[in-house]
Amino acid sequence: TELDQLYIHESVENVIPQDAFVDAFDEVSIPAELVGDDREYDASDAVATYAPRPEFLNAGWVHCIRAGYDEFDTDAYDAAGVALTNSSGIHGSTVGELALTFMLSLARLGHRYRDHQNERSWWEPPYDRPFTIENERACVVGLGTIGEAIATRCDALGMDVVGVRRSDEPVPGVSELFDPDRLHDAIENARFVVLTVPHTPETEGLLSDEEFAAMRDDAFVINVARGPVVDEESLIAAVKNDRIAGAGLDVFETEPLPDDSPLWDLDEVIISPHKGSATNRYHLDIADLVAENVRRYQSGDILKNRVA
Ligand code: NDP
Ligand code: 7N6
Repeated sequence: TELDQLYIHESVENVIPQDAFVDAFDEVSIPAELVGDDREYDASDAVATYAPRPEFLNAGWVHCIRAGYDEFDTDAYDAAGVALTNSSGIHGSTVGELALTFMLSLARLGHRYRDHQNERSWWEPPYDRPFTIENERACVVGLGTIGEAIATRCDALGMDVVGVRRSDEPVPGVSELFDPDRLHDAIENARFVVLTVPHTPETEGLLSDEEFAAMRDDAFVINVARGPVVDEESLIAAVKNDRIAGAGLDVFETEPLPDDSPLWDLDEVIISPHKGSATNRYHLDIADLVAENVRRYQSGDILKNRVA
């Protein structure tokens, strides 16, 4: 079947102003229209969306504007024979730079200086607290688009970078690769443990009590993947009890992070509101991906980033 129409589901508004998004699809060869939950679909329709909806299973092809598609029921897409594509490949710089922001701040203390600036306080850190990330080891867990972008940036800043992935495909800037079953060997000497894996049954609770015990007590966790990859209660206990030094977190078990979360009160934890991917160009990056796949769909080629 040919595609006749691209529908843009209103849930994209979670991350992109609707008007900018619709305008960006000027370059797509089929008409684009913004829709709410009342729309019905058939096999000649494509849908670009942030959130999943059961009725999308009647469309011909569904594009998720996120890299993480853990909220989509891929088995249902396979069973219905509907193509699902995700947005991996566009988040290297955005999420990568946020991860480096966290790491540089945790080493050079940007977060603590701003805390004290808010109090008009000329605070000076204890002598032994500041360090340089240069010559420290980062362990990057999950070496796809984002993990590789972080690894090359860490390497460029003089860090020793090791990584964890299932395949043994080498990654630029990574000096040693570990299989997931050797996670403890990979993290035990790292100053930063950086999470960039998808949320799957295998990665849920990847960092918990045992891993925090295996880590250095001056190590920091950076999570830009998904909240459930870290056992949040264990992380809070590990920081409070000085089993590890702190964390930079863009993602949480519950989002928005609840007002009563102990994480808010920890000096050495930096919290960002799941905006690692934020950029004023997001609509353009997504439109490029979708335009490419409309071309492929219309000419019967294999879709880029097909995940179901
Ligand atoms: P990719 O698919 O490019 O990379 C994921 C990598 O993880 C793969 O290279 C894979 O390598 C590895 N991996 C998968 N399972 C495991 C495992 N069990 N143990 C170790 N490594 C594993 O995805 P992206 O880099 O684009 O995104 C990664 C995740 O980051 C997304 O799934 C999403 O949840 C999150 N994300 C968060 C954002 C934010 O705003 N904070 C923005 C975008 C994404 P291999 O096959 O060799 O194991
Ligand atoms: C903003 C979502 C992803 O998986 O969660 C992130 O891509 C970013 C579009």
